[in-house]
Order: sequence, then structure tokens, then C-alpha cells
Amino acid sequence: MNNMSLVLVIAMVVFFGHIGDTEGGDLRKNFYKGACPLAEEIVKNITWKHVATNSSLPAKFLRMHFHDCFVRGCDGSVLLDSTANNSAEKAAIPNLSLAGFDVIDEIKEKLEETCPGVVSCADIVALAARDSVSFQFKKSMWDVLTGRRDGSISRESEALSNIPSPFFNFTSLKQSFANKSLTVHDLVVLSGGHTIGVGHCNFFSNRLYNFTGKGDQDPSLNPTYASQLKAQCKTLSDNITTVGMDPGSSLSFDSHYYTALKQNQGLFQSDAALLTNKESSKIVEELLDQEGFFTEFGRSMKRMGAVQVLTGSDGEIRKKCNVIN
Ligand code: HEM
Ligand SMILES: *[C@@H]1O[C@H](CO)[C@@H](O)[C@H](O)[C@H]1NC(C)=O
Ligand SMILES: *[C@@H]1O[C@H](CO)[C@@H](O)[C@H](O)[C@H]1NC(C)=O
Ligand SMILES: *[C@@H]1O[C@H](CO)[C@@H](O)[C@H](O)[C@H]1NC(C)=O
Ligand SMILES: *[C@@H]1O[C@H](CO)[C@@H](O)[C@H](O)[C@H]1NC(C)=O
Ligand SMILES: *[C@@H]1O[C@H](CO)[C@@H](O)[C@H](O)[C@H]1NC(C)=O
Ligand SMILES: *[C@@H]1O[C@H](CO)[C@@H](O)[C@H](O)[C@H]1NC(C)=O
Ligand SMILES: *[C@@H]1O[C@H](CO)[C@@H](O)[C@H](O)[C@H]1NC(C)=O
Ligand SMILES: CC(=O)N[C@H]1CO[C@H](CO)[C@@H](O)[C@@H]1O
Repeated sequence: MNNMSLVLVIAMVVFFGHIGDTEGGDLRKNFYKGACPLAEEIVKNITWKHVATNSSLPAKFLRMHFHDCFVRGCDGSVLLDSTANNSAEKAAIPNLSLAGFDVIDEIKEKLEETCPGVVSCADIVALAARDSVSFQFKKSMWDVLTGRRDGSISRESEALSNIPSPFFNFTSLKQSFANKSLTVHDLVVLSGGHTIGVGHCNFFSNRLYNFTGKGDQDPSLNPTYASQLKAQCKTLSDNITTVGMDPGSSLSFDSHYYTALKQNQGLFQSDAALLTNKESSKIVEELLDQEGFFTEFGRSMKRMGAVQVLTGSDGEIRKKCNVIN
């Protein structure tokens, strides 16, 4: 090979190598390798310690990361507390079940002890989501790129307008994801996050008791499943009781969400909506395959985890995750 073609090959490797990275934007694998080599291990250890005694946590962290990314990008804004003159994202109705903030704080404290001012809260959330779900498998289930920086603004109103509602139809779900540059494929894959965790009755009890305002049931809901749900959610106004979203498998991260969905056992209208469109129902079909689901979930999480991130010298590295510096 002469020198010219060598240069060309190197140029192509650099060029296409970079194209391959663009899904993560300016984020990188192992961003903290130099400045805080133990960062990822610290996050994993503390996360696993808590998940070992509390199996509801993976769902909390997965949802926390989703909510963070959909409001102002993945910038840790979901962690900020309200102040005297600002109602933060945390105050919004859709985040009722957000939890796990105490674990994020413990991780942050340990990181500040080990390498002060280096690791962002936004990255902690992204890593904790991955690590908590991975505990079940005792190995990392997807790569998380890092290098996010923390934002300083968190508004309740923005959570309300950016977090998709469980009452959304397919068109609105698609629009909500498109707003974040995410595709219908991402929508169907990431909805698979509902393979773990719980939902409050009031987010779906209209489907059981008053679907069109005539005291009726949603005809697209499996009748056997509906009567099981009615035994748990006894009234239309119950906003206290929770039920597992993936019936019979709500602590296990697996592709059973799609199996249930196909049997008309999607809990929310937004789950059931994935069967109302040809493109998305074909994707549901493909994701029944568990290995395929795991691969695609990792890819879509990488794309979601890169939504409108702050990098470089934008934003800050918070000292405490619940308040700006
Ligand atoms: C597609 C649009 C989505 C809608 C409309 C939606 C809606 C909801 C609702 C209403 C709940 C129940 C909250 C409660 O009752 O406390 C919930 C829970 C949950 N969501 Fe979603 N979600 C969506 C997408 C996602 C995505 C993309 C993820 C993550 C990849 C995710 C992960 C979760 C998890 C893990 C829970 C369980 C939380 C817990 O157990 O506390 N969701 N979602
Ligand atoms: C993380 O946990 C492993 C296994 O218990 C341990 O060997 C390692 O020292 C821990 N690392 C840190 C940074 O705490
Ligand atoms: C919000 O209130 C705090 C005092 O609680 C004050 O210091 C700050 O300037 C106010 N910020 C805005 C944007 O009004
Ligand atoms: C498990 O974690 C959830 C969410 O942080 C919390 O509400 C619950 O009290 C915890 N349960 C136990 C047994 O610690
Ligand atoms: C979906 O919901 C939106 C907003 O409520 C509505 O405008 C639209 O007509 C609905 N689309 C379909 C196909 O039902
Ligand atoms: C998408 O973004 C636009 C502009 O920010 C907003 O008006 C609209 O409500 C969003 N749609 C959904 C479904 O989130
Ligand atoms: C069912 O919906 C209709 C129309 O929205 C409403 O008038 C009625 O009060 C609802 N029924 C119950 C039990 O809430
Ligand atoms: C549940 O509903 C009651 C009565 O409508 C209301 O006062 C309360 O704030 C609601 N609680 C939650 C957690 O939404
Ligand atoms: C975790 C958290 O801050 N949840 C809040 C969600 O919104 C309700 C009110 O809408 C607050 O009471 C919760 O504290």
C-alpha cells in the first residue's frame, strides 16, 4: 500500500468511525476514565447494593432517566427540588411515582468524596438506570456513553408538556418521540421499559369503568385481564393502588411486555396504541424475540440518553444533585 492510500484508509476510518459515534453526539464511552477512573464502579456498587434489597428500584431509575431526557434533555433537571419561586419537574403530576432520589444522593456523595466536581448528576442517572436493570443479569446490559453536564432549570410546566401521557394515541406518541428526534422504532422498543414496574389505577381505570363516558369498558382490553384489574382497582377514582404493568412478570426485565401486549394486556392506552398502527405492530412482533429486544433496547437507550445533552463547557457539574451550584 503506498502512502497516499494509507492516508486515505486512515481518513476513512476516522470519518466513518466518527459517523458511528454520532448517535451519542459528544458523549463518549468511559468519559471519566482519566479524571475519575472508579466513577462507573462506584455507581454500580451502590446501585447494586440497594437493588439487592429493593427490587422496585430498577423501574424507578429507568423511568427517572426517561423523564430526565424528555424534559430539556438528559441534564439531571429531574433531580432538582422546587424553590420558593419555581415549581420543578418533580412537582408535575406525571412524576408521581418517581423515587430513588435518596440513592442518587448517596452515589453523588461518594463520588464527591472520591473525585470532587467531576461526575455529573445526569450521568449518574443514566448509569444507575443501566446498572439497576442489569443487576438481574449480573452483567452490564447496555453501554452508557458519558460526559453529560447538569442543567440549572427545572420547570413543572415543561414536564407536563413533554412527558407523554398514558392516554395518548399512536399519533400523539409518535409526535412526542419525534419531538426528541426519536423514531417509531425507538417508541416501540422503549415502551418495553414497561416490562418492569407498576402503574397507578387512575392512569388506566377509565378503560375498566368509563371508556367512552357510558360506564363501558375499553373493547381493545383483554376481558379476562380487565376483570383481574377491576379486582385490584375497585373505583374510577382510586389513585393509590398500583398494579404490575407486565402481568405476572413485572419484576423481570424481559420481552414478556410484548407477549402481554399482543394478548391485549397492555396496561395503558399508550401501550395498547402500539398495536393500532401497522409499522409499530410489526415492530412489536419483532421484539417478542428476547435477545432481539435486549439488543434494540440498548441501542434505543443510547439514542434517548443523548437527547439534547449538555456537554463540553455547557452547564455545570452539580455538587449536590437536588440543587444547582
Ligand atoms: C411511550 C410513552 C410512555 C408513557 C405514556 C408512559 C407512561 C407511564 C405511566 C403513566 C407510568 C405509571 C406511573 C405511575 O402510575 O406511577 C409509567 C411507569 C413506568 N414507565 Fe413509562 N411511559 C412511557 C414510556 C416509557 C419509557 C420510554 C420508559 C423507559 C425506557 C418507561 C419506563 C417506565 C417504568 C420503568 C415505569 C414503572 C415505574 C415504577 O414502577 O415506579 N416508560 N409510565
Ligand atoms: C465494588 O464492589 C466490588 C465487589 O464487591 C469490590 O471488589 C470493589 O472494590 C468495589 N469497588 C468500589 C470502587 O467500591
Ligand atoms: C428566587 O427566589 C430566591 C429566594 O428564595 C431569590 O434569591 C432568587 O433571586 C429568585 N429567583 C428568581 C429568578 O426570581
Ligand atoms: C424501595 O424503594 C422505593 C423507591 O425508592 C421506596 O419507596 C421503598 O420504600 C423501598 N422499599 C424498601 C423496603 O426499602
Ligand atoms: C389522537 O389524539 C389527538 C389529540 O387528542 C387527536 O387530535 C387525534 O385526532 C387522535 N388521532 C386519532 C387517529 O385518533
Ligand atoms: C411537540 O413539540 C411541540 C413544540 O415544542 C409542542 O407544541 C407539542 O405539544 C409537542 N407534542 C407532543 C406530543 O409532545
Ligand atoms: C363517566 O363519564 C361521563 C362522561 O364524561 C361522566 O358524565 C360520568 O360521571 C362518568 N362516570 C363516573 C362513574 O365517573
Ligand atoms: C388522589 O385523589 C384525591 C381526591 O381526588 C386527591 O385529593 C389527592 O391529591 C390525589 N392524590 C394523588 C397522589 O394524586
Ligand atoms: C417525587 C416528587 O417530588 N413527587 C411529587 C409529584 O407531584 C406531587 C404533586 O403533584 C407532589 O406532591 C410530589 O411530591
